[in-house]
Amino acid sequence: TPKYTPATPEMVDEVLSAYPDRAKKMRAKHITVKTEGCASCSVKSNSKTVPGLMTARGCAYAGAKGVVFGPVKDMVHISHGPVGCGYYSWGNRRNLAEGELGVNNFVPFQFTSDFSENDIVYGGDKKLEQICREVKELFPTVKGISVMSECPVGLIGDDIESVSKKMSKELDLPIVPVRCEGFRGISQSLGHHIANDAVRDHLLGKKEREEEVGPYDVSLIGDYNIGGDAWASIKILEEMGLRVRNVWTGDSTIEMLQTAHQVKLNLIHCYRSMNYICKHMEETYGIPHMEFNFFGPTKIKQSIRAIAAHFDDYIKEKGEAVIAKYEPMMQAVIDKYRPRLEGKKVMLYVGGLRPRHVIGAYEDLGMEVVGTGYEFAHKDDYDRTMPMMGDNTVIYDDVTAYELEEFVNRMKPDLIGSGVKEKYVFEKMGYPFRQMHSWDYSGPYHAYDGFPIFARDMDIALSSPTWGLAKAPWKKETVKEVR
Ligand code: CFN
Repeated sequence: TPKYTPATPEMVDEVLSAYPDRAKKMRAKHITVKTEGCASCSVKSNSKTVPGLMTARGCAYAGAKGVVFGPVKDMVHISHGPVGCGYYSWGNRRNLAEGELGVNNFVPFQFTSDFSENDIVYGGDKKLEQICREVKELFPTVKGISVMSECPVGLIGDDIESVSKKMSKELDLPIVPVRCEGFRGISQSLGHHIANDAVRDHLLGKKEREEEVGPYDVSLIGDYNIGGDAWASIKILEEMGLRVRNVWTGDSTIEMLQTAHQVKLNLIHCYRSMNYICKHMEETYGIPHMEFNFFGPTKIKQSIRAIAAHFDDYIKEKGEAVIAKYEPMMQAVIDKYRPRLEGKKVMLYVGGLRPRHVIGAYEDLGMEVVGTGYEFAHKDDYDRTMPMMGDNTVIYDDVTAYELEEFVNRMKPDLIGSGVKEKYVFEKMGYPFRQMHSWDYSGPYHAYDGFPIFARDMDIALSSPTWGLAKAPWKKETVKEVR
């Protein structure tokens, strides 16, 4: 096995020395090695990628359509613009949804206005009207429509707001215009914000549930049910005695978006994508929110107690009972896998939450995260990340393909967790890899149901005999520069 080498500032310097001076200076601000004490340990984030550097980021449309609106199952989400954005965002996030296809579940479908040159020249508003009518005609049980703008819609100045208003009246259906043209902002992060604002302006509070708000009514915010994550999380919350009224937005419905002002507490898992609406609900409706983390038994236990602390003794006792019920099962998982995984070093690079949220789950298995970073996190995310990382670890923001590859080449971790753009590069280099966006066709990884699967998957990746058959580049006689 290759020898792990901890990160040093010199290593980062060496990697960045391949860049021209200006690019090197810019990128240096986004990367830091955490050293002992580390008072000045921070990175620049949420700034524009320098053109020419190979980023893994997505766009505003990805954040709004793919992340926030897409999983709302009883709405039809129109990818409004040329066909590519819809096609390439179709079905690969693995946000699972239950229901009858074409009746109350449209998640596996893809709706696009398929702009052609004609629509760019003459505008697509008439076409959008027609699509709305067709949606209602083909799927009379649809509960709402979202119009997700792609770049050209904004560039040519189409008025999707007035079309949505007009068609909403004509069809007696909520129709939400979402101005998430890909070029807005610098990453998918602004798409989250735009989508949060659209929910705020067009859906939240627009409907009242008749049933009174119960003392234990909560919403699960920022769980997109990737591989069944939200189902696993709901299970814990309900066993604690809480009533999960809404999930935003995994396996969720338009009613869950409209009536979410009728709960006692918002529980937020993905802070990055949903903090905006939680702050809004706190200010407008006085609903407090709290962040929690359901990755790995240590964090789950802490989270159950922190959640229960918002309620009375009844919930606190039930919370403790849940912990007592599941801890032995989790200990059995740890007993099985920890001896195989102990001491293994992991490098991560994911979107806006998981690069810090999964650290505890690895630690439960005796593994250490020695490098991590986000595609599109903000300062508040890095502030939450730094204390979780050990000394001589590297933190990288919007890391480029070249940089990550070179850090891996130098540090030689045992496992890499990142996205599909990274997966095959590292697998070809002979590195065990897990796709940490879609859970690599597996999951759930959240909650007590998820941890045994997480542990098994990490072990499968690390223990596969395949890696012994691949010749890693640094083992070859002539090491080629990969530039
Ligand atoms: S499911 Fe979430 S948990 S919503 Fe967000 S910040 Fe993406 S799609 Mo990919 S896996 Fe990733 Fe997070 Fe929140 Fe997913 S770390 S990048 S935009 N994300």
